[in-house]
Amino acid sequence: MHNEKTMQTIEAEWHSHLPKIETATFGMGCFWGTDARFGQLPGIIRTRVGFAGGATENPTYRGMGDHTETIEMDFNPEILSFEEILHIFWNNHTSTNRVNYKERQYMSILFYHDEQQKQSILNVKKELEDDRNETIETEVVPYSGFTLAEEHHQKYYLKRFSIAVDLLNTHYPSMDAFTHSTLTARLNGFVREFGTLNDIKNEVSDWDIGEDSRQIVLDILKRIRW
Ligand code: MHO
Repeated sequence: MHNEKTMQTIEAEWHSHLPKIETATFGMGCFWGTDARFGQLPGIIRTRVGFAGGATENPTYRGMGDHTETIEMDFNPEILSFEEILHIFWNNHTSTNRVNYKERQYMSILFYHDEQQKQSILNVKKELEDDRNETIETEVVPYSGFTLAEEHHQKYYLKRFSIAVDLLNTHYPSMDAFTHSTLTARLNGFVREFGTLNDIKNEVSDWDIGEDSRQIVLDILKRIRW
């Protein structure tokens, strides 16, 4: 075990300097890929995958019932706006919803957290429908809770790299901290070829944290083996 600060402590130091954190929740197909696509974006602070939208109690991957595979993410709207997130959402999946196809596992669905998100959703949807001259079928519903999926679905692609994960694990106090980390979100994107390690290094160089903390993160990035 290291005596140095954990990644959890270092990231908390960075987050405490962020002026505003918002949350976005949606489904756009298999949540493994969505996690990787969004997790690498500098405006995203942390991601988690799970189930939402249904009435089934205590959903699990094998028993999600009427829930949809959903990603939930906290983001910094000064770097990445909710509208930008919506554009990425609609540019990267088909919004066609086949009723009862695989029940509701892969629905295109947006859960708004407040009136402002609802308005942004309706505005961007209308703009894209006019541009594309087609109807977007994405369901738009109020947020009504989210159940975290089993651990092995969190940062799923990163977990294929067991040597890297073994090293990373020594820098987190728990698997839960690993799941909710910014660095693991970025690396999970990187292994899916969303962004490069250099992008991550450059971003960390700009994090508002002490030099000692920065060195720890850059050192992890240097030592990691794939
Ligand atoms: N069963 C599919 C999709 C998984 S995703 C979490 C696969 O193995 O790729 O729905």
